[in-house]
Amino acid sequence: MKVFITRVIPEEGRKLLAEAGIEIQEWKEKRALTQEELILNCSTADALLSVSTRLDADFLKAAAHLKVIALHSVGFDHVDIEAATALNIPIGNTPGVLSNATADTAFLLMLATSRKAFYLHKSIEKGDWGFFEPTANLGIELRGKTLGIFGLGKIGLEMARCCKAAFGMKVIYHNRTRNEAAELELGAKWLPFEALLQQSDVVSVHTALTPETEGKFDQAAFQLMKSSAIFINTARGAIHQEDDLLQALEAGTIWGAGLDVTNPEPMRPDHPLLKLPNVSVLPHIGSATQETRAAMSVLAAKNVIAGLKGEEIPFPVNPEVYAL
Ligand code: 8YV
Repeated sequence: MKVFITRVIPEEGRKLLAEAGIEIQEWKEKRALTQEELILNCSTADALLSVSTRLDADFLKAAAHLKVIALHSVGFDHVDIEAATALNIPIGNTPGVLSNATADTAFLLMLATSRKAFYLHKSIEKGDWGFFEPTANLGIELRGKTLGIFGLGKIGLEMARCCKAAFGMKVIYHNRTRNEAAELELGAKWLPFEALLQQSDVVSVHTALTPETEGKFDQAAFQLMKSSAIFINTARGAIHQEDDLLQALEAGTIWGAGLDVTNPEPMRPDHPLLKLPNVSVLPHIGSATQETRAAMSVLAAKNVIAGLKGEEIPFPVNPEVYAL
């Protein structure tokens, strides 16, 4: 049995695959594969372990012989799940293990943005640490402020816990369905989307990218937010409209933004958002810790191993395939 892996993954996952007697074929080039290369490499494989690779219906049809596709991510918006299910291909993801690391990244961006940390670091490099002015470089304090979570699932809950523990922040949230466990644990309060925007000092996005959430943070949304508010997105760049965000920041409609995800990725180096003092941008590093990436590689490997044994995979995103 052979698995094709689209990027080099941590040793922990590779070891598990090797111990299960699975042959590993890895894409080692530091560029994304083309669709043709992906199809060609999968043609001799029984399973695919896919990292940050778009898997559309055309690819899936060409690779319909695959027994399992294991994603090295919790998100699966880059995969045509419906097409995979129709072809009876189980798709697995890596839930749970990246919640802490991603929430840490949201917390980092919130704090860095509130004190203009990235911008001021760059200003020292430019030789701009000059005359001290008591009214210059002022940030915003977070103690006792209100955190608004859009999408209170595992990652949002961890961000809310951090903010409450560190700064005694009050937690409000918007979800399709109420998260009663979080309400009990944190005193979190469900609000309609508009009220969430109006009442939050920090709005942090932790939802999946779906047709319903795509472009949700647009000009109208930013206009409802406080002029002192900070917008944080560690989920998916397509959930905010980047031009609208830039305009809202330039016009002072909102105060600051911290982004681990942009639209498109990578963000171009001359993007005007990177020049603004109250903006912090990171290159999609939410899950990028040694511990978390190792754990993700293990879950992905477990999905591959079970799929190749013909067993139900442990972390399926389309369990319907087993009901067919
Ligand atoms: C990484 C992620 O971008 O899991 C996700 O959905 O966005 C991140 O963990 C990446 O997919 C890691 O392989």
